[in-house]
Amino acid sequence: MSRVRLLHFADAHIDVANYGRRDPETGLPVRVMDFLRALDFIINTALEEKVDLVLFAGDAFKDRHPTPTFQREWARRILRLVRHGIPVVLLVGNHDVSPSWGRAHTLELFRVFQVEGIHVVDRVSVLTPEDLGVPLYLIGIPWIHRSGLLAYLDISPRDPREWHEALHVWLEEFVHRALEEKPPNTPTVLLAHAMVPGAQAGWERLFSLDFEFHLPGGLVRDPRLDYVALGHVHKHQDLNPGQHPPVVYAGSIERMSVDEDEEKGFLLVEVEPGGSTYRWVPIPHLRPFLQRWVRVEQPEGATQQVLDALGPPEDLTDAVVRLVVECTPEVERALDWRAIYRHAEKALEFRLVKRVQREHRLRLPPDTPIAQYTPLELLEFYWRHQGKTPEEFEPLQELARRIIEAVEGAQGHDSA
Ligand SMILES: [Mn+2]
Repeated sequence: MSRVRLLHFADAHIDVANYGRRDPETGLPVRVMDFLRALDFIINTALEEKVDLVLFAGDAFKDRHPTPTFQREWARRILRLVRHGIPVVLLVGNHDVSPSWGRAHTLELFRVFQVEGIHVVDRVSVLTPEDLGVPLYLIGIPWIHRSGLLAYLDISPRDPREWHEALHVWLEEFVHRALEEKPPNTPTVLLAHAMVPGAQAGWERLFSLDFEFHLPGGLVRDPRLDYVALGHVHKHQDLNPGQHPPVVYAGSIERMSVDEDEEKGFLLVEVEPGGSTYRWVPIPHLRPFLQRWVRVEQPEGATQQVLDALGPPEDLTDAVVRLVVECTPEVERALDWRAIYRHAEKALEFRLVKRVQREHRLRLPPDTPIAQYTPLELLEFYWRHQGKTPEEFEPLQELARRIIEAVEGAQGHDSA
């Protein structure tokens, strides 16, 4: 019986440099060096383990406009694989593709140059063992944008719920047909960049507010599949634990924000018809991301209390640190902020969030029950109460409006 060994990784986002300075030797942001080091570790592991195939499940860059420098760094590393005889499948994620019809995506040049051994999946399609040169049958589902729906559907429904339903029917038929046509006793993989209901999402939620492309849970758990390699959600997780097939998000290769404090890694998978196994491999020596929180009630000894919460300065060295200080206006005046910054000066980046509690409470106009306000109106009261000007809060109101609309649009649908 045939068995294929593959490496599955996703969400490289190599040019996300949210924190820190530049590396003096390369001129690249220090954080980009972290991402490239993680990517090198993945490529080296593929070469050492001599896997049969590498699957990349989408989102190579921060957005669809990577600079030539970042494109070069990505291409160099992908080419190392094929030069050593390891084919690679590059799937297009939402950050790789423009929502406008006809624009090139960030992985398009690999297709244009037709590099031997590199397979770009930018539309729903099947790669056969002959295509891949590996005894594996692969169904690829890249991110589908609202504007890209017309490539699959000949209708143009207006309501997001209608799009989803029509697209799900189409996808289920496509996958069903592909599985009927697959050669017998051939390991079969679904490679997709999408949300799957039930996944624990993270930072990636901040994007894709308008049209959250997702796959039905039943489709990905089809037992005729032997492994489901997913990208998009940054937290590694198996959505079908202990069952066949494994339905696995690799997670991102590095941390995107201080909120993503979990380990990062990728998968080594042995795919076999009817029974695959995998091993999650963590990326070693990730830069520490530290979150500290302290509430200070009394001005006496306040600075020391904050320094204690931060911990010894050597623990902060080269780390990305976020400190939240909750205090009263009196304590705020008493704190030696300069000493606090000095304490954290060895950190790669130190972000300080002050939450000063004002005495008075938010007061709504009298005589109107709270239920008569919309959430947006209440939010506006809140901004005004915080002393924000319309200039400051209007962009936030707009973002809130989009979130509320997206949530309301998705209601009654996500439960499916
Ligand atoms: Mn994504």
